[in-house]
Amino acid sequence: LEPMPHLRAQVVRGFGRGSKLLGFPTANMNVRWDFMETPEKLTPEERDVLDFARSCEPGIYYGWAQGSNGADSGVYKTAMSVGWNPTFPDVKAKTIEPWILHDYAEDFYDCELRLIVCGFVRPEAKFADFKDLIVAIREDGDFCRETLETAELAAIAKDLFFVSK
Ligand code: FMN
Repeated sequence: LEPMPHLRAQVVRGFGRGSKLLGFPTANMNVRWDFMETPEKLTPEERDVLDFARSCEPGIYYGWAQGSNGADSGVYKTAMSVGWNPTFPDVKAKTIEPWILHDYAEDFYDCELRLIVCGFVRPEAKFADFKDLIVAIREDGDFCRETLETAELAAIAKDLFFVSK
């Protein structure tokens, strides 16, 4: 991905399947689909997120994320899903769901999330059994953890886009 998208959005609730059913808590980013016809009314950050959601190829990506709320404002490795979650036909909107590869002490709904998308892992897939999705997500997590270790990608965690506290 060149240039690497820098995204800033509120964290909103998804279907709640991520942590309960699958065991992977994802932080759904708020995409202002309600301003699709009037993007000029959005803040530049909201417009960037909407543009990214509209144009991004559905799939899994790796990057760095920071939840800027509470005591834990670290920048952590992230595996992110962008798309329609075809395994679950009740999903009607294209979502941006980062799975931050870190154990947070508290939930951070409503806080702001900053994310730099660094690269593509694979297209999204429709799994017949959600157990196969769990296996795929676990492998995505391992791949993202490892890939983000390389010096060039590790350096992006220090980007000035991430607020330091
Ligand atoms: N959903 C799919 O239908 N197909 C996929 O290939 C897929 N890959 C994913 C990979 C990662 C790393 C993550 C974090 C999620 C992936 N998902 C995929 C999305 C999950 O279906 C989604 O996160 C889950 O349904 C939880 O959604 P919720 O937060 O709205 O409850």
